[in-house]
Amino acid sequence: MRVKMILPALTEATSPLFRPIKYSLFPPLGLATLAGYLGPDDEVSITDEHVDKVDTADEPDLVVIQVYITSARRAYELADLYRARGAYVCLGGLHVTSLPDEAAQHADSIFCGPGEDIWPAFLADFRAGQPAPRYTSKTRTLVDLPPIRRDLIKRHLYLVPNSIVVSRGCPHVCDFCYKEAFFEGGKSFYTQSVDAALAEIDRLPGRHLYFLDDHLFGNARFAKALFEGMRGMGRLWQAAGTVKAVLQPGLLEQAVAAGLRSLFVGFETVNAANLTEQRKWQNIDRDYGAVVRRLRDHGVMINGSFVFGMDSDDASVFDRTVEWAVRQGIETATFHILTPYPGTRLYQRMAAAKRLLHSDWDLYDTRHVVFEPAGMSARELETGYWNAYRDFYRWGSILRGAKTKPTSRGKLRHAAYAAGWKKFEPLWDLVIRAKRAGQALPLLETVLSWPGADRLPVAGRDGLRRGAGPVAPAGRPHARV
Ligand code: B12
Ligand code: SF4
Repeated sequence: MRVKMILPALTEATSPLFRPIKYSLFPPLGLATLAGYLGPDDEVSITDEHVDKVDTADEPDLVVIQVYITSARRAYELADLYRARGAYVCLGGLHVTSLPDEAAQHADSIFCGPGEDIWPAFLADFRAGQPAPRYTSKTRTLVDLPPIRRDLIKRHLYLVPNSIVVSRGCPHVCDFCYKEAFFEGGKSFYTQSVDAALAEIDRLPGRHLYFLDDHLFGNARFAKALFEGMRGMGRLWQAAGTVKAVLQPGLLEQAVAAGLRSLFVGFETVNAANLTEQRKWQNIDRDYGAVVRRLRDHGVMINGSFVFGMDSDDASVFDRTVEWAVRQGIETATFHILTPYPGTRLYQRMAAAKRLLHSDWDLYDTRHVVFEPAGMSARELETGYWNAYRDFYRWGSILRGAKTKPTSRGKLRHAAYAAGWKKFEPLWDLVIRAKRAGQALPLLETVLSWPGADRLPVAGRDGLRRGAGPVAPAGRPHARV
Protein backbone atom coordinates (compact mmCIF):
# COMPACT_ATOMS: atom_id res chain seq x y z
CA MET A 1 0.00 0.00 0.00
CA ARG A 2 1.30 3.47 -0.87
CA VAL A 3 0.75 5.82 2.07
CA LYS A 4 1.37 9.55 1.98
CA MET A 5 1.41 11.47 5.27
CA ILE A 6 1.23 15.27 5.19
CA LEU A 7 1.60 18.02 7.78
CA PRO A 8 0.23 20.96 5.77
CA ALA A 9 1.66 24.42 6.32
CA LEU A 10 -0.45 27.15 7.77
CA THR A 11 -1.75 29.55 5.13
CA GLU A 12 0.61 32.23 6.42
CA ALA A 13 3.58 30.18 5.22
CA THR A 14 3.15 31.59 1.74
CA SER A 15 3.30 35.20 2.98
CA PRO A 16 6.48 37.29 2.68
CA LEU A 17 6.21 37.96 6.44
CA PHE A 18 6.47 34.25 7.21
CA ARG A 19 9.11 33.44 9.85
CA PRO A 20 10.56 30.15 8.69
CA ILE A 21 12.65 29.68 11.83
CA LYS A 22 9.65 28.92 14.00
CA TYR A 23 8.46 26.23 11.61
CA SER A 24 11.84 24.62 11.05
CA LEU A 25 12.24 23.70 14.67
CA PHE A 26 10.46 20.40 15.14
CA PRO A 27 9.72 17.48 12.82
CA PRO A 28 6.17 16.03 12.56
CA LEU A 29 6.34 13.64 15.48
CA GLY A 30 2.62 12.80 15.45
CA LEU A 31 2.76 11.49 11.88
CA ALA A 32 6.02 9.62 12.50
CA THR A 33 4.27 7.97 15.48
CA LEU A 34 1.33 6.89 13.29
CA ALA A 35 3.69 5.62 10.57
CA GLY A 36 5.04 3.15 13.14
CA TYR A 37 1.78 1.17 12.86
CA LEU A 38 2.19 0.47 9.13
CA GLY A 39 3.50 -2.82 7.87
CA PRO A 40 6.91 -3.63 6.37
CA ASP A 41 5.36 -3.92 2.88
CA ASP A 42 3.77 -0.48 3.00
CA GLU A 43 5.49 2.28 1.08
CA VAL A 44 5.27 5.39 3.24
CA SER A 45 6.47 9.01 3.09
CA ILE A 46 6.02 12.02 5.37
CA THR A 47 5.94 15.54 3.93
CA ASP A 48 6.11 18.50 6.29
CA GLU A 49 4.99 21.41 4.15
CA HIS A 50 6.66 23.93 6.46
CA VAL A 51 10.04 22.77 5.24
CA ASP A 52 9.32 20.92 1.99
CA LYS A 53 7.07 21.07 -1.08
CA VAL A 54 4.10 18.71 -1.35
CA ASP A 55 4.43 16.87 -4.64
CA THR A 56 0.84 16.36 -5.73
CA ALA A 57 1.73 14.54 -8.94
CA ASP A 58 1.79 11.16 -7.18
CA GLU A 59 -0.96 8.57 -6.76
CA PRO A 60 -1.02 7.23 -3.19
CA ASP A 61 -3.64 4.73 -2.04
CA LEU A 62 -3.99 6.30 1.39
CA VAL A 63 -3.46 9.97 2.32
CA VAL A 64 -3.10 10.84 6.01
CA ILE A 65 -3.29 14.51 6.97
CA GLN A 66 -2.73 16.08 10.41
CA VAL A 67 -4.89 19.18 10.84
CA TYR A 68 -4.12 22.13 13.12
CA ILE A 69 -6.55 25.03 13.27
CA THR A 70 -4.29 27.38 11.34
CA SER A 71 -3.55 24.82 8.65
CA ALA A 72 -7.13 23.57 8.29
CA ARG A 73 -7.77 25.47 5.06
CA ARG A 74 -4.70 24.01 3.36
CA ALA A 75 -5.38 20.56 4.82
CA TYR A 76 -8.88 20.56 3.31
CA GLU A 77 -7.52 21.75 -0.04
CA LEU A 78 -5.06 18.85 -0.20
CA ALA A 79 -7.70 16.40 1.03
CA ASP A 80 -10.15 17.46 -1.67
CA LEU A 81 -7.47 17.19 -4.33
CA TYR A 82 -6.47 13.64 -3.42
CA ARG A 83 -10.06 12.47 -2.96
CA ALA A 84 -10.95 13.75 -6.41
CA ARG A 85 -8.11 11.60 -7.68
CA GLY A 86 -9.42 8.46 -5.98
CA ALA A 87 -7.12 8.20 -2.95
CA TYR A 88 -8.63 7.31 0.43
CA VAL A 89 -8.19 10.36 2.69
CA CYS A 90 -7.88 10.30 6.51
CA LEU A 91 -7.98 13.51 8.54
CA GLY A 92 -7.04 13.65 12.23
CA GLY A 93 -5.46 15.85 14.86
CA LEU A 94 -6.55 18.72 17.08
CA HIS A 95 -8.76 20.66 14.73
CA VAL A 96 -10.57 17.57 13.48
CA THR A 97 -11.28 16.64 17.08
CA SER A 98 -12.69 20.13 17.80
CA LEU A 99 -14.82 20.31 14.67
CA PRO A 100 -15.40 16.79 13.32
CA ASP A 101 -18.38 17.70 11.16
CA GLU A 102 -16.41 20.38 9.36
CA ALA A 103 -13.52 17.98 8.69
CA ALA A 104 -15.82 15.13 7.64
CA GLN A 105 -16.80 17.08 4.52
CA HIS A 106 -13.25 16.65 3.23
CA ALA A 107 -12.38 13.10 4.33
CA ASP A 108 -13.27 9.47 3.87
CA SER A 109 -12.47 8.79 7.54
CA ILE A 110 -11.93 11.23 10.38
CA PHE A 111 -10.19 10.61 13.68
CA CYS A 112 -10.97 12.31 16.99
CA GLY A 113 -8.41 12.36 19.79
CA PRO A 114 -5.02 10.66 20.07
CA GLY A 115 -4.24 8.06 17.41
CA GLU A 116 -2.67 5.22 19.38
CA ASP A 117 -5.90 3.19 19.67
CA ILE A 118 -7.98 4.34 16.68
CA TRP A 119 -5.29 4.35 14.00
CA PRO A 120 -4.38 0.64 14.24
CA ALA A 121 -8.12 -0.11 14.47
CA PHE A 122 -8.68 1.80 11.22
CA LEU A 123 -5.77 0.08 9.48
CA ALA A 124 -7.25 -3.32 10.29
CA ASP A 125 -10.69 -2.21 9.01
CA PHE A 126 -9.19 -0.65 5.91
CA ARG A 127 -7.24 -3.76 5.02
CA ALA A 128 -10.42 -5.76 5.55
CA GLY A 129 -12.21 -3.41 3.16
CA GLN A 130 -14.56 -2.02 5.85
CA PRO A 131 -13.26 1.35 7.04
CA ALA A 132 -15.66 3.43 9.17
CA PRO A 133 -16.24 7.13 8.47
CA ARG A 134 -15.41 8.17 12.02
CA TYR A 135 -13.10 6.86 14.76
CA THR A 136 -13.14 8.30 18.29
CA SER A 137 -10.34 7.51 20.75
CA LYS A 138 -11.33 6.07 24.13
CA THR A 139 -8.47 3.83 25.26
CA ARG A 140 -5.56 5.97 26.34
CA THR A 141 -2.26 4.22 26.76
CA LEU A 142 1.33 4.53 25.60
CA VAL A 143 2.19 0.93 26.47
CA ASP A 144 3.81 -1.12 23.71
CA LEU A 145 3.96 1.64 21.13
CA PRO A 146 5.68 0.57 17.93
CA PRO A 147 8.94 2.44 17.32
CA ILE A 148 8.42 5.96 15.99
CA ARG A 149 9.43 6.04 12.30
CA ARG A 150 12.12 8.68 12.74
CA ASP A 151 13.80 7.31 9.63
CA LEU A 152 11.07 9.08 7.62
CA ILE A 153 12.07 12.47 9.04
CA LYS A 154 14.48 14.66 7.09
CA ARG A 155 16.55 15.57 10.11
CA HIS A 156 18.78 18.05 8.30
CA LEU A 157 15.80 20.36 7.70
CA TYR A 158 15.20 20.97 11.40
CA LEU A 159 17.04 22.95 14.04
CA VAL A 160 15.75 20.57 16.71
CA PRO A 161 15.45 17.12 15.11
CA ASN A 162 15.42 15.35 18.47
CA SER A 163 11.97 16.33 19.67
CA ILE A 164 10.39 13.77 21.94
CA VAL A 165 7.18 13.26 23.95
CA VAL A 166 7.05 10.81 26.82
CA SER A 167 3.55 11.70 28.06
CA ARG A 168 0.30 13.01 26.61
CA GLY A 169 -1.87 15.82 27.96
CA CYS A 170 -1.61 17.58 31.29
CA PRO A 171 -3.13 17.28 34.78
CA HIS A 172 -4.42 20.89 34.72
CA VAL A 173 -7.62 22.33 33.23
CA CYS A 174 -6.91 25.88 31.98
CA ASP A 175 -9.89 27.36 30.17
CA PHE A 176 -8.05 28.42 27.02
CA CYS A 177 -6.13 25.20 26.48
CA TYR A 178 -6.86 22.66 23.72
CA LYS A 179 -6.35 19.70 25.97
CA GLU A 180 -9.73 19.13 27.71
CA ALA A 181 -11.49 19.02 24.33
CA PHE A 182 -8.86 16.87 22.66
CA PHE A 183 -8.77 14.22 25.38
CA GLU A 184 -12.52 14.15 26.05
CA GLY A 185 -13.93 10.68 26.67
CA GLY A 186 -10.79 9.16 28.19
CA LYS A 187 -7.72 9.89 30.29
CA SER A 188 -6.35 13.37 29.71
CA PHE A 189 -2.92 12.85 31.22
CA TYR A 190 -0.81 9.70 30.96
CA THR A 191 2.82 8.81 30.58
CA GLN A 192 4.99 6.16 29.01
CA SER A 193 6.78 3.76 31.31
CA VAL A 194 10.08 5.22 32.49
CA ASP A 195 11.98 2.40 30.80
CA ALA A 196 10.27 2.99 27.46
CA ALA A 197 10.96 6.74 27.72
CA LEU A 198 14.63 6.14 28.52
CA ALA A 199 14.91 3.67 25.64
CA GLU A 200 13.47 6.27 23.25
CA ILE A 201 15.95 8.86 24.52
CA ASP A 202 18.74 6.37 24.03
CA ARG A 203 17.74 5.87 20.39
CA LEU A 204 18.19 9.57 19.61
CA PRO A 205 21.54 10.58 18.16
CA GLY A 206 23.51 13.65 19.23
CA ARG A 207 23.25 15.47 22.55
CA HIS A 208 20.33 17.85 22.43
CA LEU A 209 16.70 16.91 23.19
CA TYR A 210 13.51 18.92 23.26
CA PHE A 211 10.63 17.46 25.29
CA LEU A 212 7.37 18.58 23.67
CA ASP A 213 5.28 17.25 26.52
CA ASP A 214 2.63 19.72 27.67
CA HIS A 215 3.85 19.22 31.21
CA LEU A 216 6.87 16.98 31.59
CA PHE A 217 6.76 17.51 35.37
CA GLY A 218 3.01 16.80 35.66
CA ASN A 219 3.51 13.43 37.33
CA ALA A 220 6.29 14.05 39.84
CA ARG A 221 6.98 10.37 40.47
CA PHE A 222 7.40 9.67 36.78
CA ALA A 223 9.48 12.80 36.25
CA LYS A 224 11.86 12.03 39.12
CA ALA A 225 12.41 8.47 37.91
CA LEU A 226 12.97 9.71 34.37
CA PHE A 227 15.50 12.34 35.47
CA GLU A 228 17.26 9.80 37.66
CA GLY A 229 17.56 7.49 34.65
CA MET A 230 18.87 10.32 32.47
CA ARG A 231 21.69 11.25 34.84
CA GLY A 232 25.01 10.58 33.24
CA MET A 233 23.55 10.31 29.73
CA GLY A 234 25.28 13.57 28.87
CA ARG A 235 22.15 15.10 27.41
CA LEU A 236 21.33 18.78 27.12
CA TRP A 237 17.62 19.38 27.02
CA GLN A 238 14.77 21.85 26.94
CA ALA A 239 11.15 21.37 27.99
CA ALA A 240 7.95 23.07 29.15
CA GLY A 241 6.78 23.29 32.77
CA THR A 242 4.52 25.19 35.13
CA VAL A 243 5.46 27.68 37.85
CA LYS A 244 4.16 25.18 40.39
CA ALA A 245 6.54 22.49 39.16
CA VAL A 246 9.51 24.85 39.31
CA LEU A 247 8.77 25.70 42.93
CA GLN A 248 8.39 22.08 43.96
CA PRO A 249 11.37 21.17 46.17
CA GLY A 250 13.79 18.71 44.61
CA LEU A 251 12.21 18.27 41.18
CA LEU A 252 14.06 21.07 39.44
CA GLU A 253 17.34 19.98 40.98
CA GLN A 254 16.91 16.50 39.55
CA ALA A 255 15.97 17.86 36.14
CA VAL A 256 19.08 20.03 36.08
CA ALA A 257 21.28 17.13 37.12
CA ALA A 258 19.82 15.25 34.14
CA GLY A 259 20.71 18.07 31.72
CA LEU A 260 17.81 20.60 31.75
CA ARG A 261 19.17 23.91 30.43
CA SER A 262 16.14 25.91 29.29
CA LEU A 263 12.47 25.82 30.28
CA PHE A 264 9.34 27.16 28.60
CA VAL A 265 7.34 28.49 31.59
CA GLY A 266 3.63 29.29 31.42
CA PHE A 267 3.50 32.52 33.46
CA GLU A 268 0.58 33.56 31.21
CA THR A 269 -0.34 36.81 32.96
CA VAL A 270 0.92 39.38 35.42
CA ASN A 271 -2.71 40.09 36.43
CA ALA A 272 -3.67 37.80 39.29
CA ALA A 273 -7.42 38.23 38.58
CA ASN A 274 -6.98 36.62 35.14
CA LEU A 275 -5.80 33.40 36.71
CA THR A 276 -9.11 32.71 38.42
CA GLU A 277 -11.05 33.66 35.29
CA GLN A 278 -9.06 31.15 33.21
CA ARG A 279 -9.08 28.45 35.91
CA LYS A 280 -5.29 28.55 35.93
CA TRP A 281 -5.38 27.38 39.55
CA GLN A 282 -1.81 26.10 39.55
CA ASN A 283 -0.47 29.64 39.11
CA ILE A 284 -2.56 31.34 41.78
CA ASP A 285 -0.60 32.81 44.68
CA ARG A 286 2.72 31.71 43.26
CA ASP A 287 5.68 33.99 43.57
CA TYR A 288 6.77 34.47 39.93
CA GLY A 289 9.94 36.25 41.06
CA ALA A 290 10.89 33.19 43.10
CA VAL A 291 10.33 31.00 40.03
CA VAL A 292 12.77 33.09 38.02
CA ARG A 293 15.35 33.15 40.79
CA ARG A 294 15.17 29.41 41.28
CA LEU A 295 15.66 28.72 37.59
CA ARG A 296 18.46 31.21 37.33
CA ASP A 297 20.24 29.83 40.39
CA HIS A 298 20.23 26.50 38.64
CA GLY A 299 21.53 27.84 35.35
CA VAL A 300 18.26 27.21 33.49
CA MET A 301 17.33 29.75 30.83
CA ILE A 302 13.68 30.82 30.63
CA ASN A 303 11.28 31.18 27.74
CA GLY A 304 8.38 32.99 29.45
CA SER A 305 4.95 32.49 27.91
CA PHE A 306 2.42 35.33 28.30
CA VAL A 307 -1.16 35.67 27.05
CA PHE A 308 -2.72 39.09 26.44
CA GLY A 309 -6.41 39.98 26.29
CA MET A 310 -7.93 38.20 29.26
CA ASP A 311 -10.85 40.05 30.78
CA SER A 312 -8.88 41.76 33.54
CA ASP A 313 -6.30 43.13 31.10
CA ASP A 314 -6.44 46.76 30.07
CA ALA A 315 -4.08 48.64 27.75
CA SER A 316 -1.45 48.91 30.51
CA VAL A 317 -0.82 45.16 30.50
CA PHE A 318 1.72 45.21 27.66
CA ASP A 319 4.20 47.60 29.23
CA ARG A 320 3.81 46.02 32.64
CA THR A 321 4.44 42.53 31.30
CA VAL A 322 7.47 43.51 29.24
CA GLU A 323 8.93 45.55 32.08
CA TRP A 324 8.51 42.65 34.48
CA ALA A 325 10.06 40.14 32.09
CA VAL A 326 13.05 42.36 31.26
CA ARG A 327 13.64 43.28 34.90
CA GLN A 328 13.57 39.61 35.84
CA GLY A 329 16.18 38.80 33.20
CA ILE A 330 13.98 36.34 31.29
CA GLU A 331 15.98 35.40 28.19
CA THR A 332 13.19 34.88 25.65
CA ALA A 333 9.47 35.57 25.76
CA THR A 334 6.60 34.19 23.72
CA PHE A 335 3.56 36.46 23.65
CA HIS A 336 0.12 35.32 22.54
CA ILE A 337 -3.18 37.02 21.98
CA LEU A 338 -5.83 35.07 23.86
CA THR A 339 -7.42 32.75 21.28
CA PRO A 340 -10.61 30.79 21.91
CA TYR A 341 -10.03 27.47 20.14
CA PRO A 342 -13.23 25.66 19.18
CA GLY A 343 -14.03 22.98 21.74
CA THR A 344 -12.53 24.83 24.68
CA ARG A 345 -14.44 26.22 27.63
CA LEU A 346 -13.16 29.65 26.68
CA TYR A 347 -14.72 29.28 23.23
CA GLN A 348 -18.05 28.27 24.72
CA ARG A 349 -18.01 31.27 27.06
CA MET A 350 -17.12 33.67 24.26
CA ALA A 351 -19.72 32.18 21.91
CA ALA A 352 -22.44 32.35 24.58
CA ALA A 353 -21.60 36.02 25.21
CA LYS A 354 -21.59 36.66 21.41
CA ARG A 355 -18.05 37.99 21.65
CA LEU A 356 -16.53 35.98 18.77
CA LEU A 357 -15.76 38.18 15.79
CA HIS A 358 -15.53 35.51 13.04
CA SER A 359 -14.59 31.90 12.24
CA ASP A 360 -11.71 32.50 9.86
CA TRP A 361 -9.47 29.76 11.26
CA ASP A 362 -6.41 31.16 9.47
CA LEU A 363 -6.51 34.02 11.95
CA TYR A 364 -6.85 31.84 15.05
CA ASP A 365 -3.07 31.89 15.29
CA THR A 366 -2.61 33.80 18.58
CA ARG A 367 -1.41 36.81 16.59
CA HIS A 368 -4.83 38.15 15.62
CA VAL A 369 -7.74 39.23 17.80
CA VAL A 370 -10.73 37.03 17.05
CA PHE A 371 -13.00 38.10 19.92
CA GLU A 372 -14.28 41.28 21.53
CA PRO A 373 -11.88 42.04 24.42
CA ALA A 374 -13.33 43.35 27.70
CA GLY A 375 -10.77 45.91 28.85
CA MET A 376 -9.58 47.47 25.58
CA SER A 377 -10.43 47.56 21.89
CA ALA A 378 -9.41 44.78 19.50
CA ARG A 379 -7.10 47.21 17.80
CA GLU A 380 -5.38 48.16 21.06
CA LEU A 381 -4.92 44.50 21.84
CA GLU A 382 -3.31 43.67 18.52
CA THR A 383 -1.08 46.76 18.52
CA GLY A 384 -0.08 46.16 22.12
CA TYR A 385 0.86 42.58 21.29
CA TRP A 386 3.22 43.60 18.48
CA ASN A 387 4.66 46.40 20.61
CA ALA A 388 5.38 43.94 23.38
CA TYR A 389 7.51 41.84 21.02
CA ARG A 390 9.27 44.95 19.72
CA ASP A 391 9.96 46.28 23.22
CA PHE A 392 11.06 42.99 24.70
CA TYR A 393 13.54 42.31 21.92
CA ARG A 394 15.02 45.84 21.64
CA TRP A 395 18.76 45.82 22.05
CA GLY A 396 18.27 48.02 25.13
CA SER A 397 15.99 45.41 26.72
CA ILE A 398 18.26 42.52 25.82
CA LEU A 399 21.21 44.27 27.40
CA ARG A 400 19.17 45.25 30.49
CA GLY A 401 18.04 41.66 30.86
CA ALA A 402 21.60 40.42 30.40
CA LYS A 403 22.83 42.75 33.15
CA THR A 404 20.66 40.95 35.71
CA LYS A 405 22.92 37.93 35.37
CA PRO A 406 25.52 37.66 38.14
CA THR A 407 28.47 36.51 36.02
CA SER A 408 29.94 37.86 32.80
CA ARG A 409 29.47 34.45 31.18
CA GLY A 410 25.83 34.60 32.19
CA LYS A 411 25.46 38.08 30.68
CA LEU A 412 27.02 36.90 27.45
CA ARG A 413 24.87 33.79 27.22
CA HIS A 414 21.70 35.84 27.82
CA ALA A 415 22.59 38.30 25.07
CA ALA A 416 23.66 35.55 22.65
CA TYR A 417 20.50 33.49 23.15
CA ALA A 418 17.99 36.37 23.03
CA ALA A 419 19.66 38.09 20.08
CA GLY A 420 20.23 34.81 18.25
CA TRP A 421 16.54 34.05 18.43
CA LYS A 422 15.14 37.40 17.30
CA LYS A 423 17.84 39.71 16.00
CA PHE A 424 19.33 37.54 13.31
CA GLU A 425 16.21 36.44 11.50
CA PRO A 426 17.44 37.30 8.00
CA LEU A 427 20.41 35.03 8.67
CA TRP A 428 18.15 32.24 9.89
CA ASP A 429 16.03 32.66 6.77
CA LEU A 430 19.10 32.14 4.59
CA VAL A 431 20.18 29.07 6.52
CA ILE A 432 16.68 27.58 6.29
CA ARG A 433 16.20 28.37 2.62
CA ALA A 434 19.57 26.72 1.99
CA LYS A 435 18.10 23.66 3.79
CA ARG A 436 20.81 23.72 6.41
CA ALA A 437 18.84 24.32 9.62
CA GLY A 438 20.25 21.12 11.13
CA GLN A 439 23.76 22.50 10.86
CA ALA A 440 22.92 25.26 13.36
CA LEU A 441 22.27 22.76 16.14
CA PRO A 442 25.84 22.84 17.48
CA LEU A 443 25.38 26.59 17.99
CA LEU A 444 22.30 25.99 20.14
CA GLU A 445 24.12 23.29 22.07
CA THR A 446 27.03 25.64 22.71
CA VAL A 447 24.77 28.33 24.17
CA LEU A 448 22.88 25.81 26.28
CA SER A 449 26.05 24.26 27.66
CA TRP A 450 27.84 27.56 28.29
CA PRO A 451 29.86 26.63 31.35
CA GLY A 452 29.23 28.49 34.59
CA ALA A 453 26.86 30.88 32.85
CA ASP A 454 24.47 31.67 35.66
CA ARG A 455 26.00 30.11 38.69
CA LEU A 456 26.51 32.53 41.53
CA PRO A 457 29.99 32.72 43.06
CA VAL A 458 30.70 30.35 45.96
CA ALA A 459 29.17 31.35 49.30
CA GLY A 460 31.64 32.54 51.91
CA ARG A 461 34.06 33.95 49.37
CA ASP A 462 31.90 36.90 48.57
CA GLY A 463 28.83 36.39 50.69
CA LEU A 464 26.57 35.34 47.82
CA ARG A 465 24.45 32.22 47.77
CA ARG A 466 25.82 29.22 45.90
CA GLY A 467 23.96 28.15 42.80
CA ALA A 468 22.92 24.74 41.58
CA GLY A 469 23.88 21.23 42.45
CA PRO A 470 25.81 18.92 40.18
CA VAL A 471 25.54 19.17 36.43
CA ALA A 472 25.37 16.14 34.15
CA PRO A 473 28.76 15.45 32.62
CA ALA A 474 28.98 16.13 28.90
CA GLY A 475 29.80 12.52 28.11
CA ARG A 476 28.23 10.57 25.26
CA PRO A 477 27.76 12.43 22.05
CA HIS A 478 24.34 12.23 21.48
CA ALA A 479 14.85 17.27 22.20
CA ARG A 480 9.97 23.43 22.30
CA VAL A 481 11.70 26.75 21.73
C1 B12 B 1 5.57 21.23 18.51
C2 B12 B 1 4.40 22.14 18.36
C3 B12 B 1 4.46 23.08 17.36
C4 B12 B 1 5.63 23.18 16.43
C5 B12 B 1 5.66 22.14 15.33
C6 B12 B 1 4.42 21.34 15.04
C7 B12 B 1 4.73 19.98 14.45
N1 B12 B 1 5.84 19.85 13.76
O1 B12 B 1 3.94 19.05 14.60
C8 B12 B 1 5.50 24.63 15.88
C9 B12 B 1 6.44 25.50 16.64
C10 B12 B 1 5.76 24.78 14.40
C11 B12 B 1 4.07 24.96 16.23
C12 B12 B 1 3.43 26.03 15.66
C13 B12 B 1 2.15 26.40 15.97
N2 B12 B 1 1.39 25.87 16.91
CO1 B12 B 1 1.92 24.34 17.93
N3 B12 B 1 2.31 22.94 19.09
C14 B12 B 1 3.29 22.05 19.21
C15 B12 B 1 3.08 21.11 20.39
C16 B12 B 1 3.85 21.68 21.56
C17 B12 B 1 3.50 19.65 20.24
C18 B12 B 1 2.96 18.89 19.01
C19 B12 B 1 3.42 17.47 19.06
O2 B12 B 1 4.37 17.12 18.42
N4 B12 B 1 2.78 16.60 19.87
C20 B12 B 1 3.16 15.22 20.03
C21 B12 B 1 2.54 14.31 18.96
C22 B12 B 1 2.86 12.87 19.25
O3 B12 B 1 1.15 14.45 19.05
P1 B12 B 1 0.26 15.07 17.88
O4 B12 B 1 1.10 15.82 16.94
O5 B12 B 1 -0.89 15.78 18.50
O6 B12 B 1 -0.28 13.75 17.11
C23 B12 B 1 -1.16 12.83 17.75
C24 B12 B 1 -2.65 13.15 17.64
O7 B12 B 1 -2.95 14.50 17.42
C25 B12 B 1 -3.19 12.25 16.59
N5 B12 B 1 -3.19 12.70 15.20
C26 B12 B 1 -2.68 13.77 14.62
N6 B12 B 1 -2.91 13.79 13.31
C27 B12 B 1 -3.58 12.68 13.01
C28 B12 B 1 -4.05 12.17 11.79
C29 B12 B 1 -4.72 10.94 11.81
C30 B12 B 1 -5.23 10.39 10.53
C31 B12 B 1 -4.88 10.23 13.03
C32 B12 B 1 -5.51 8.90 13.05
C33 B12 B 1 -4.42 10.76 14.23
C34 B12 B 1 -3.77 11.97 14.21
O8 B12 B 1 -2.35 11.12 16.68
C35 B12 B 1 -1.02 11.51 17.04
C36 B12 B 1 -0.48 10.46 17.97
O9 B12 B 1 -1.30 10.38 19.13
C37 B12 B 1 1.53 21.24 20.56
C38 B12 B 1 1.02 20.93 21.96
C39 B12 B 1 0.71 19.47 22.06
N7 B12 B 1 0.99 18.95 23.18
O10 B12 B 1 0.25 18.83 21.12
C40 B12 B 1 1.28 22.68 20.13
C41 B12 B 1 -0.07 23.06 19.45
C42 B12 B 1 -0.44 21.95 18.53
N8 B12 B 1 0.22 24.25 18.66
C43 B12 B 1 -0.76 25.06 18.65
C44 B12 B 1 -0.75 26.31 17.97
C45 B12 B 1 -1.93 27.25 18.24
C46 B12 B 1 0.29 26.63 17.11
C47 B12 B 1 0.42 27.92 16.31
C48 B12 B 1 -0.84 28.49 15.66
C49 B12 B 1 1.04 28.91 17.30
C50 B12 B 1 1.47 30.22 16.77
N9 B12 B 1 1.00 31.27 17.35
O11 B12 B 1 2.26 30.28 15.87
C51 B12 B 1 1.47 27.51 15.27
C52 B12 B 1 0.83 27.08 13.94
C53 B12 B 1 0.99 25.66 13.59
C54 B12 B 1 0.53 25.34 12.17
N10 B12 B 1 1.42 24.88 11.36
O12 B12 B 1 -0.60 25.55 11.78
C55 B12 B 1 -1.94 24.57 19.44
C56 B12 B 1 -3.01 24.00 18.49
C57 B12 B 1 -4.40 24.48 18.73
C58 B12 B 1 -5.34 23.87 17.72
N11 B12 B 1 -6.60 23.73 18.15
O13 B12 B 1 -5.01 23.53 16.59
C59 B12 B 1 -1.22 23.53 20.38
C60 B12 B 1 -2.15 22.41 20.88
C61 B12 B 1 -0.63 24.31 21.56
C62 B12 B 1 -1.66 24.81 22.53
N12 B12 B 1 -1.63 24.33 23.75
O14 B12 B 1 -2.49 25.63 22.24
N13 B12 B 1 3.57 24.12 17.12
S1 SF4 C 1 -0.95 23.96 32.25
FE1 SF4 C 1 -0.60 24.32 30.04
S2 SF4 C 1 -0.96 22.36 29.02
FE2 SF4 C 1 -1.82 22.22 31.09
S3 SF4 C 1 -4.01 22.72 30.84
FE3 SF4 C 1 -2.92 24.63 31.39
S4 SF4 C 1 -2.34 25.61 29.40
FE4 SF4 C 1 -2.93 23.43 29.00
